[in-house]
Amino acid sequence: MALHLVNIKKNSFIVLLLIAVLSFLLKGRQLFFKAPDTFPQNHIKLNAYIEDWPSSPLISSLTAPWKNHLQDGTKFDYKVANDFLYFYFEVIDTTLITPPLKDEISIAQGDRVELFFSANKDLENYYCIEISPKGYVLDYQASYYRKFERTWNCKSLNIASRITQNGFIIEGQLSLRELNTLGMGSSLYLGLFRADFYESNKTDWYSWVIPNSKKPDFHIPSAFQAIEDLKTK
Ligand SMILES: [Ca+2]
Ligand SMILES: [Ca+2]
Repeated sequence: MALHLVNIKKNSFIVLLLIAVLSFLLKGRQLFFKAPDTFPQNHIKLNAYIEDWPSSPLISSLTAPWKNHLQDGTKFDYKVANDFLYFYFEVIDTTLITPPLKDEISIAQGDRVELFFSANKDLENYYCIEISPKGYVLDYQASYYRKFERTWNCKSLNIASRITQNGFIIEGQLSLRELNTLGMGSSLYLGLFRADFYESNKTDWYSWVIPNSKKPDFHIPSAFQAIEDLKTK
């Protein structure tokens, strides 16, 4: 009887060992069979030139929902490489307005592009990065609805910017580790926006997805798009 018990224990141990080995191998296979990254890991140079990006970006225009759904031709793409999230905006803007930089808030008085990140759709806690054509950054943490904590800074953010003949280019990176510390993993919610200032006091507001709002507002859940598997991008 005792010998039988020993055998059962021994067999259970072998089964567990087999399961462990098998799951390890399967894990390895999953990693091995991950969609091949055709984008060389060291390909992106943070220099505001976008020849190092694929020719067909994720986004080829933002939309102005409150201005007859005008399309602006803004190109945006992102990639994950070397533990960083890289992104760029190529913006057509022939009415560049960039007020002198007194403090971060000055950036909100002029042309800019914006990335908002949230771990979940309710916007209990989300993070906003607004970037001027000159590469100046206004960053802050926020909670729904419009509770802003302006002392927050995106520590790992690096930006390269360039004014072009017909607009500007912003190329940037931030670390996945920082996104992790902010509660975001492979899945997150991303909002992409643009403010186009012109004729000294007019502004058109552009967005990737169309927010469910009658007036310009990006600080609502419907302005965000779910990103399901950031790391395979
Ligand atoms: Ca580049
Ligand atoms: Ca403008």
